[in-house]
Amino acid sequence: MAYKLPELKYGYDALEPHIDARTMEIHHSKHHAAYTNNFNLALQAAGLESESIEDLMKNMSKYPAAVCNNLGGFYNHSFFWDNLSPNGGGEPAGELMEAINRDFGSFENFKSEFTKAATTRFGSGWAWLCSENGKLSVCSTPNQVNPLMDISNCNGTPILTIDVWEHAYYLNYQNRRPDFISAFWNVVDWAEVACRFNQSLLL
Ligand code: MN3
Repeated sequence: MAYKLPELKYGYDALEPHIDARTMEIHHSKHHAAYTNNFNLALQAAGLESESIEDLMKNMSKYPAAVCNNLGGFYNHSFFWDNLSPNGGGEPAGELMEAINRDFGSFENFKSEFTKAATTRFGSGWAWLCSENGKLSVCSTPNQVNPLMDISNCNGTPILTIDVWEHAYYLNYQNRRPDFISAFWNVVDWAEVACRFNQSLLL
């Protein structure tokens, strides 16, 4: 029943030139693989193998740091890969776009708020777009914390994320995190984000 490293829905080179193949390969086959392996070990060590990921996240404050770090590392990366696509970029449509316009004023305002959260996250972490009963907000989390954990200060269900750990961009962008964030917009899978938004309305 151990967790397995999920396969990507595109090749390591598919997001070039925005995210380079070498970064994708190391990020997925080394970093994400290590989190997956260590998540299984941390669950075993804490006797938590029978708990669902959802329940663990809701009660994260009760568990050892190794569970939080490695659950987050496993879950957040899977979530990140799935909101990227070689056919991504552009703008969302439909109800998601209406909600963005309503809650941020415009798509450009949303992008700049999300970019600011990702740029100003000090050290390692993630930026998120969340939906709480359809109301959208942007936040960021340190390390491998995510909005579904009781220790986060985000509101609602995550529907889009970006990994701003240095390992996510350093090989290609070195210290230029803003350039990586700017390139990220070209590979956002808005169809997937819209799907997550629609699901969040059913919670
Ligand atoms: Mn990462």
